[in-house]
Amino acid sequence: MRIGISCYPTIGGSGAVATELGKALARRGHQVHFIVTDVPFRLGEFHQNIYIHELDTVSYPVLRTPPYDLSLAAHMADIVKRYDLDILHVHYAFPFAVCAFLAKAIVKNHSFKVVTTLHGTDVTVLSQDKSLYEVIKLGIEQSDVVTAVSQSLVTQTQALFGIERHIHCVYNFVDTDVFHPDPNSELRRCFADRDEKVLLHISNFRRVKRISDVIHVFAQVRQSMPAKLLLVGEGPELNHARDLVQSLQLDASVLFLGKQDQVAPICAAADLFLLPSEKESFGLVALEAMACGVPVVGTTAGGIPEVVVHGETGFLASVGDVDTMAGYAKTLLTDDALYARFSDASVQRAQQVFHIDHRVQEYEDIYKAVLKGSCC
Ligand code: GMT
Repeated sequence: MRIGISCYPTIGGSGAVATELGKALARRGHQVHFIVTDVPFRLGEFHQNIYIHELDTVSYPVLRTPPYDLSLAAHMADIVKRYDLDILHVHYAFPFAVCAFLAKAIVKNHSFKVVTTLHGTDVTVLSQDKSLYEVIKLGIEQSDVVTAVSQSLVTQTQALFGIERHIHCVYNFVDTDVFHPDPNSELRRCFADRDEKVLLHISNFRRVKRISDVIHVFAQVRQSMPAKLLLVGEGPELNHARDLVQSLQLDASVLFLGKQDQVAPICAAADLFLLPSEKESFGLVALEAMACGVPVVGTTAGGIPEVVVHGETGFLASVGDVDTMAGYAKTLLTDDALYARFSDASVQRAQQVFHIDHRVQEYEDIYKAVLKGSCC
């Protein structure tokens, strides 16, 4: 098949999923065309069967801002025609589903199909904005197929938009050749002494991630045992996080690693992953940590319980319940037998339920079905 993929190329779970999917489809022999504003961050070196079509936006004094969305729609239409694409798979409803809808209107006599994957805040946050609600709804309704990354997101989307159409739940996935345990992690030795536990959080530091809860949980753990906290990523809450770390006098124990392209070795260097989010449709980073044998302590928000099984691969508490999360973290980090059981169960679950091969097959089946006209 000839498949176009549009996504946010910068650091973020939706871009990571779209890029890993594109790479896997290309390995299976499909021709994959990324229609993007920049080279996706997880693409890495050259891949056979992958083409990148970066967007050029127009600037003109009359236009206060470059008409990015319209240029993207025109660019999608151009690539669809030029490469005779069968499928245009867009990741994140806004603006991509709407751009794909416009591209379809531009291309007219071409029978390509639009698949939209909903990732999370495109539904749970952006749809709260009155000015975007109807536009996102249009994009979802006009897509030939809609998928969402967890059952929780399927249910929320149907409720928020009053949509009756079928939304396929296709879970995110992990490449276990890349994300796997590393009992001899050299990186771990760079971060922590032998007797120190390593706690990890990776995100784009937005409010929904509740970074201050990460830090407060860590502060309680740190009172009971020697430990380090690795914070990976950046975003609007980063300065607040730095201030909080300073005010709790944790500077020597918290390492701000900034944006990192390769998070697998960092995950494999950790003992525990913290994900205290207020909204989280799936929690790809939690899955990647689990694949490395790292259990998760987090909240029951959104799709997290579909990824992390409470009492088996981690522990979950209500949003904001820092004390309970800190208690869980301490339990896991002090009971070696329990920890080993959770760590093994995390690896097993990542491999058995979320292995990349199963999910890519699922997307491939959806593409084939929609092209045959037997999928909605
Ligand atoms: O929706 C977002 O916040 C952005 C998006 C991203 O690009 O990181 O994150 C969402 O998509 C990821 C990949 O499907 C999920 O793993 C994240 O849980 C989800 N984030 C939220 O729902 C907050």
